[in-house]
Amino acid sequence: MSNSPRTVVLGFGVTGQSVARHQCANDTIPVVLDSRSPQPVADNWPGLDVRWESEEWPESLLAQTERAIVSPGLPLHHPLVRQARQANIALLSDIDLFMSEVDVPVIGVTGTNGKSTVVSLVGHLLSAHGLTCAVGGNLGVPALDLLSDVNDMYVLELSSFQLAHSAALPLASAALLNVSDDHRDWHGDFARYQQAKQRIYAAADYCVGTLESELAMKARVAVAPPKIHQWGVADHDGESWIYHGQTPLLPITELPLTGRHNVENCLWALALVEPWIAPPAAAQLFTGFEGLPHRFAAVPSPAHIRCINDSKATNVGAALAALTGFERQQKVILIAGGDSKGADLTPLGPAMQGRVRQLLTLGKNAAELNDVATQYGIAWRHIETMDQAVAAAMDQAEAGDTVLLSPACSSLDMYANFSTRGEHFTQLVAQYQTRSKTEVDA
Ligand code: UMA
Ligand code: ADP
Repeated sequence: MSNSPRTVVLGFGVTGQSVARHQCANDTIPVVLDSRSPQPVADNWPGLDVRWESEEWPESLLAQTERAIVSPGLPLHHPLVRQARQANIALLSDIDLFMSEVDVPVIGVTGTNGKSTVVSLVGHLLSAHGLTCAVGGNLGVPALDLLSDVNDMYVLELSSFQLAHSAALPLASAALLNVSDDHRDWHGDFARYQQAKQRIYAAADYCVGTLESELAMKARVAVAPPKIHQWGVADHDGESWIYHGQTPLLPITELPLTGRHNVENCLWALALVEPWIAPPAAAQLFTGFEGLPHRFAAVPSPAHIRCINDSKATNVGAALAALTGFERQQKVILIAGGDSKGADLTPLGPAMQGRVRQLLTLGKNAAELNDVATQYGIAWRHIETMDQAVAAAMDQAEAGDTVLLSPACSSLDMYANFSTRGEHFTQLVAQYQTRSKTEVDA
């Protein structure tokens, strides 16, 4: 092995592979360390030195390495990361590498919930305005795989993990949408999670935030005073309209998504693109945007009830957004549970009260949900599988009810990811749709 300084990639999942592709294309062949057993990988990697089951760095490699690019799944306290830090190896993220390659504006979005929706909306507005932009990052295609000379702009969804591993990012426009309890297992505590999210503003040109987040940011992070943004919703001719400053621009009934949280998401998107698209023009560009699957999405259901797949509600904040959209009329049958990632599930209690007639709980942290339900007087049943949960929900549902899958927990204790969980729910509901149709036909 040569003694020249090396680049090492830590983690060989989607991100690690995108980094390796980028490095190989630039004639730097990295060494890859991954602490898990060999996993399937997308491409052939002849000649690439991938060392699976590496619990720690080999001493010789540690001595030769100049920098390590860390995958977001590896927490800061992971032995591979800790050892590199102790050896004074420069640690950076795929996003740092990406930023060093681009010379066009990059918009960044983080937050506990709404990131994917907002980056997709931003991408839609920019494209509708005639700009060629690529959207990715934590959502979908990893940042380095987006790089192309044809793009006028990039829009990145940034997770707290990516931000924690990144230097101050020179984003052209940046937003921290909201912060609520999540990912305690990775960050160790809520304060560190919050600090990681706030790093999005550290070197951004145009900071979009709520007054609350701006105050918090001033208190905690040394950044230039944020600009005041003037987006909001107010009454106009007896209807709720989106306003920019004093100007009403669009009734919220004309937005492409429903739900209070989605109105907010549209405001964030409009504010983020303001440096490139004037507000009155931007507000007209939502036409044709379709919501993303698994985010409070209506699925084909038996005629008398409504079924909603909100499998992407992998934390309490997202499930609260779904629940608080309902009137307190005892019309919701809620399927929830999974891996809570250490979060406190108690805030769900008051939100379920009066809305949830029956709670069906699943997965690793179901017992904690059951305790919250008991505390708030909500009827609950512990269910083993999604098949049983959907069967129980269909059995209970009365005309006008909503069967809502909004788990407040990650799916990883039972499924490969939230999409698989959402698809399973949708398939199961579809069987009932067919069955009820057949019964009606008969
Ligand atoms: N690994 C180890 N040791 C560990 C953990 C992981 O060696 O202790 C290795 C695994 O063996 C695997 C690789 O690291 O080979 C996995 O890498 P990773 O966990 O960093 O995940 P990637 O496959 O690179 O995907 C990541 C994001 N995953 C996480 O942040 C956990 C993807 O977001 C993202 O789409 C992708 O990069 C492209 O940017 C997923 C996610 O769940 C969807 N994100 C969280 C969320 O949205 O809440 C933050
Ligand atoms: P993220 O990429 O941050 O996970 P998504 O847009 O994928 O965000 O939405 C994830 C979950 O959060 C879904 O259940 C969705 O309905 C909910 N959600 C979307 N926007 C918001 C918001 N502004 N506040 C709270 N919950 C939201």
